[in-house]
Amino acid sequence: MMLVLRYTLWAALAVSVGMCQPRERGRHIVYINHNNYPSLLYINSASGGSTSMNTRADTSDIIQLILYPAEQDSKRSRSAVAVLGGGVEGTIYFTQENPPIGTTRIEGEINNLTPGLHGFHIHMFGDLSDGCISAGGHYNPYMRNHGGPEHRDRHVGDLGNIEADQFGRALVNMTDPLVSLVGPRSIVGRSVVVHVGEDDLGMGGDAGSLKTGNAGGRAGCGVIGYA
Ligand SMILES: *[C@@H]1O[C@H](CO)[C@@H](O)[C@H](O)[C@H]1NC(C)=O
Ligand SMILES: [Cu+2]
Ligand SMILES: [Zn+2]
Repeated sequence: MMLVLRYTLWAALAVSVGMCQPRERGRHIVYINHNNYPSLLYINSASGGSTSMNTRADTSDIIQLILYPAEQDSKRSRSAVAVLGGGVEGTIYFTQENPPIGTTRIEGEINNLTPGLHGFHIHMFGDLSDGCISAGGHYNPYMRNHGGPEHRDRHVGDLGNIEADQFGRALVNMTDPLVSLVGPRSIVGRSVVVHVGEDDLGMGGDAGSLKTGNAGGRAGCGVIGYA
């Protein structure tokens, strides 16, 4: 579970102590991610001081409190792009309409694949100095097991499979609730990797399945940068 607190320190105190009244007028918004999925806590610091909370708390989770500077443009939508090479050819675009917790749309096309399913992930590093291998393992900031994109237990980087047609072309169009282009879960500066084989989404029943999905070698990769 992650708690992202923005705006003034006064709002921070009000939330953590639960009593201080924020001095500044206006709405303070606290972003909370419970169980991998975003929910919102609104705090209205204006005279009425209405508070609403919509969360699925799991008290066993670790809470991370992050203070952001109140940038004027902190809620503007972001885009990023990755150009894939290393055996395949393709471009993947990322768009996040409501950062830092809004879902991210991931769309594009990858060519030169073998027909069928291919594991598709965000890997930790944007380092391709030794080809796709130096991109490291799956991006996994919460130290979870490997899983599928719909699973609660998954790496942030686990985007499942993409499917190439008989011409080796895969069209990608998905949205993901964990992938973000800003903040503590940002994937910018990391890599997209497409694998030679299919990702078993953690259901393979062996140790490798819970680590990598047994998706095999790396067919191609690209560094994710802001666009
Ligand atoms: C992806 O799907 C969304 C929603 O169905 C659609 O609006 C968008 O145009 C699609 N993108 C591509 C590249 O096909
Ligand atoms: Cu991978
Ligand atoms: Zn994974």
